[in-house]
Amino acid sequence: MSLQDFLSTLDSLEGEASSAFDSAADPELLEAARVRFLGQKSGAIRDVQKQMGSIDKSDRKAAGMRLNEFKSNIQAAFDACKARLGGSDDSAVDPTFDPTLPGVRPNIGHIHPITQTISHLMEIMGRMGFEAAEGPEVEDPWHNFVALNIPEDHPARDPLDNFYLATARSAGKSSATRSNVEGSQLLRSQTSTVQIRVMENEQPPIRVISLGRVYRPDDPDATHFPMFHQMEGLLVDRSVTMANLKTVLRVFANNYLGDDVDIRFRPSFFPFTEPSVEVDFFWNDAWVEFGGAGMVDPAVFEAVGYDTEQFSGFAFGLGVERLCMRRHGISDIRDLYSGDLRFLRQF
Ligand code: FA5
Repeated sequence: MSLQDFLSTLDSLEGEASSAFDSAADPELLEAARVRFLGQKSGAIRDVQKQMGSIDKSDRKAAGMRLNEFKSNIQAAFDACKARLGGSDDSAVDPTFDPTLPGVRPNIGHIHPITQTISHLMEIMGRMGFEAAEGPEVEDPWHNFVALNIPEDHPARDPLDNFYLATARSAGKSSATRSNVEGSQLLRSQTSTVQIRVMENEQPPIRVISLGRVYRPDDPDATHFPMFHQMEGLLVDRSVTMANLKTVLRVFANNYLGDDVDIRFRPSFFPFTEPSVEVDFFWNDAWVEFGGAGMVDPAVFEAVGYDTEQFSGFAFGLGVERLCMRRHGISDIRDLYSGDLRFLRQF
């Protein structure tokens, strides 16, 4: 084929194509025209391209340049018509969509304030060398009471003050009684159970904290809930004194609540510590109890087989919810468990 013939074929094809695109009244007709001219399998461009081989070598460069121009002209004519008709490919795009508007933030969940508090407490205590320990929430009376020097007739073991689980011994009876709870299991009422589990398995020096859920049949009010969390601390070594306990709790309080926090230790009693103290923080113009603490009672060391002549230690148990509430100014513990997203989203 001569160059002249090739170029005039392109000219007439180009004219045909642009009038076919221009006259396409809807996307289907435009698509038919696209297949006719731009189709990969049998389009006119493809056919004319094949004729390049029959052009004299010396003319091929000029023919190629015109062919490229021809192709981009046809493509541009097609694109212009597609835009005019709304475009067959773009028909899925919502015409009311405005890309300049700010996006809609995806609703991703976030960490519950108590879980955040637990991580924070672990981080502060970790800096003082305390490692995290864990224990089960369903406990036996040995770990929840006996090894903690809480005898069978102690009021803390009363079925009305604990969530005992139905077991073979209590099955068939309408409620657990003091005589049928021994040997049964219960939801742990304090994280002090973990002290026993750690000491049963490890030798001093020990420096652990345990953060977890505990359960008591307390009526819910602003500062009480039947399920709450405690942070238990236990340090056992040679020559541990009450001064070490007070220092650790003070440093902890200053780190978690601030340098200006007022903290007070009141003489108290726990079967598993001697001497024992209540730990109070000043909050909303009043002293509020945050937990208990004391020097580990020798009877506890004996229960786990530690030499009471060699070792001494301190332990403490603080209410995690009350710490979280004090830090964030939450006045009612029930807000933490109401599931109200308007409240939870603030943390
Ligand atoms: C104990 O549970 C002891 N095991 C603490 C302890 C550990 C003493 C180691 C000595 C050595 P108590 O029953 O006082 O102590 O509870 C400790 C803290 O848990 C309370 O001060 C309070 O902050 C929190 N707490 C108790 N009951 C509830 C409740 N129903 N709801 C929310 N927090 C509670």
